[in-house]
Amino acid sequence: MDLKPNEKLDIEYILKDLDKYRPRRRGWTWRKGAGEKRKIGKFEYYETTENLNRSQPLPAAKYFDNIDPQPQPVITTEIASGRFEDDIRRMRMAAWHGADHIMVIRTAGQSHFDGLIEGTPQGVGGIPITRKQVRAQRKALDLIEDEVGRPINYHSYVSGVAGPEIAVMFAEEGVNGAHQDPQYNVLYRNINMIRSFVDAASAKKVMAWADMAQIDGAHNANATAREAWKVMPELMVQHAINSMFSVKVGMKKDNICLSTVPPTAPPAPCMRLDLPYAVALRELFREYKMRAQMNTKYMESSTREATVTHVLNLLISELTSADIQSTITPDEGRNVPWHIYNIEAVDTAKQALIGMDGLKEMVEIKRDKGELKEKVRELKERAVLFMEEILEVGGYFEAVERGFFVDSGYYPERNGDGIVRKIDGGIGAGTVVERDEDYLAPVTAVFGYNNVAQYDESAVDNPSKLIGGSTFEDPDKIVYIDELDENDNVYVRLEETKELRGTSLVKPEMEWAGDGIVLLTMFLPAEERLAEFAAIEIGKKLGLEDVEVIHKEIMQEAEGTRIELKGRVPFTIDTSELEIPPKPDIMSDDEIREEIEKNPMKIVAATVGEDEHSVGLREIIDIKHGGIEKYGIECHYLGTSVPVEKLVDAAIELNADAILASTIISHDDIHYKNMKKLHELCIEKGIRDRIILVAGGTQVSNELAVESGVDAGFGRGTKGAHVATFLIKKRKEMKDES
Ligand code: Z98
Repeated sequence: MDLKPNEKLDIEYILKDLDKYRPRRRGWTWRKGAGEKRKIGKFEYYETTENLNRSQPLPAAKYFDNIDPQPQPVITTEIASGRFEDDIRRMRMAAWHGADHIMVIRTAGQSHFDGLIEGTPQGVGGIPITRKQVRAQRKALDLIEDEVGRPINYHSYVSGVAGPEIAVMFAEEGVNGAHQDPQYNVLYRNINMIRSFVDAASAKKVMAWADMAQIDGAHNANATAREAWKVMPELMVQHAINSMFSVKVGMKKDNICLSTVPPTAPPAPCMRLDLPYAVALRELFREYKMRAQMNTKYMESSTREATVTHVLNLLISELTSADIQSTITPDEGRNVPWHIYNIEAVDTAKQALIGMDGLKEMVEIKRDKGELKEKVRELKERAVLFMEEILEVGGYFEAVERGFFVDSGYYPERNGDGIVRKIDGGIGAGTVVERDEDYLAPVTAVFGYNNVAQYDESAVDNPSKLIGGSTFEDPDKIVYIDELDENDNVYVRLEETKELRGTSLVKPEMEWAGDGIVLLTMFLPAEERLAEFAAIEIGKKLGLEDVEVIHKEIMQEAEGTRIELKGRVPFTIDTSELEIPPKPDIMSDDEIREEIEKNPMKIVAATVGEDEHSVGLREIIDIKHGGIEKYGIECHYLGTSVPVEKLVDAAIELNADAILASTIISHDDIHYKNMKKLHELCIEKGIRDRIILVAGGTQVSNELAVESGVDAGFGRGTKGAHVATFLIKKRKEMKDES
């Protein structure tokens, strides 16, 4: 099945025969065509990749032949509303805007499940990662990647006490990337360290078999530490531990991605701290890939502020050539992961990176002198000393016991507030047992000792041969469980929103079909707290339910507050009952220009009667705001309060194609009376059949204008292009008739 751009993604189709669906490929995919100069539209680019077959360009693309250049880094979006069936639609929107790495955040607490979960339960703060959800999303992404014309990497997390089980399921289901870092388990999930490193070895081995890209967890220290910029040396140490551990397990370096985050944000002088850090990191880890995460630690509820911080982060990505560009929704600070913000973040990355294309051809980092040189050196030294001290105290486990990590001192300073874990403590302590001498795992990707030879010498490098292939070679061996909970599954949820699928009913939506959520922005001339409560009352008076202020910003203590309010509308709209006027017919600027060049056009224009309101007419004529002059139409503006007779005489004298008469004054229907007069005078003078009469003004309706005898009437909101299109079409029609 192919997706049709003008048809919705069919969830019923995704769910159908899911038990039989097989992923069509494994492994991570980088964008194609990087490193070549590329001509796109009228420009040449240094740092783009292949164009998409279908995409949604940036809004301003309309001025540039609708091009949609794709930057070099893979662009990530993190999607997780709690319902996978809604997320697949968001994934499609994100892919059209340029995302090719879809990370699915796991539901809260999944790290503590000691096995796989099944079915499609609804999540909190993310999606419960189950085989069915993963398979459904991969199936949807397979359709979406065909539609946009670029492989999409699907990604989630291999952490927690069921890490290896999750890794196996991911390998079976065609997941292309995952976070995997045993230090994450130890520090942030209090899972026993020995267990975490043993599990990580198994999980990494499986991920290596599946050719998955790996992202580490160092950025979490940045997010957790009280003063995040102080943990920069530690971040490098954490990267080093996970990277080298992964290499030793057998992962290729190209698949090992460091999770980097610029550690500060304005009003800190962030470039002076973040850029040296990024440079030092890239130099120390030049054989690995960089996944540039955006800074979320300092995100408040202002999407504007978050977006500016992200753009500064993107400048660092551009200058230091990130391989994967993460985009966090700019509304993280409000905890409302809405469709529109995923898309906004993807667009922010695409826009900023494309806008900076070729920057490095013109601007160079001053690597070898001054502040940058000093800071890079200092950071590397601090990191190396940190690593040496770990070795001195007896290794990583001892260092964790002594609280070396996530300490908010700038190493070698220590504040004594680091995270302390005991070697024999934490979840799963004491659960690691040594393999027996006759241990045997007849599976495809096993880490460490596997006593296969005693059963079959020829199966040493291929242990699953002993059972005729494991689930990796023979997916029919996978036990697929559909749903386990009759009250919490996708079918129950879809039933609730049935009336919104395939019918004419529509309801606003921010994260789930039918959630009814809308966002209102307002300014209230009141102090913060007053404004907040007044805004809630306004929301209620507008008929919204569950009204909540999600952002407030003081403009000036006494003068007023900016408020963003969310609420739920309790109704649906039946689109079959809407009266939708036909779409205005507008030719493109190029088409209009070409036509006028071939067949020049002349018009006379004035405000008529006793009307001094010339602004509207000037806007239609003047080049400044897109008036018809810009297409090469010769305009003779006669001024204001011009008698209709004078307008007609001028048209005759100049042999004009059209008369544009404008009136705002409408008492006693004087505007329509003047139109009638214009029409009759043209008949009297014998030119009506070869002149186009156009009337305009804020109170003008096309219908009544035509009834009054002119060819068209243009009201509020009219632009030069509307008038020019009409003039060209009408002239052609008149020519065809004669
Ligand atoms: C990111 N926005 O990195 P549970 N493993 C690692 C992690 O960093 C994370 C998890 C597991 C961030 C996301 N990172 C935060 C190394 C989370 C998550 O299931 O939540 O415990 O695992 O893109």
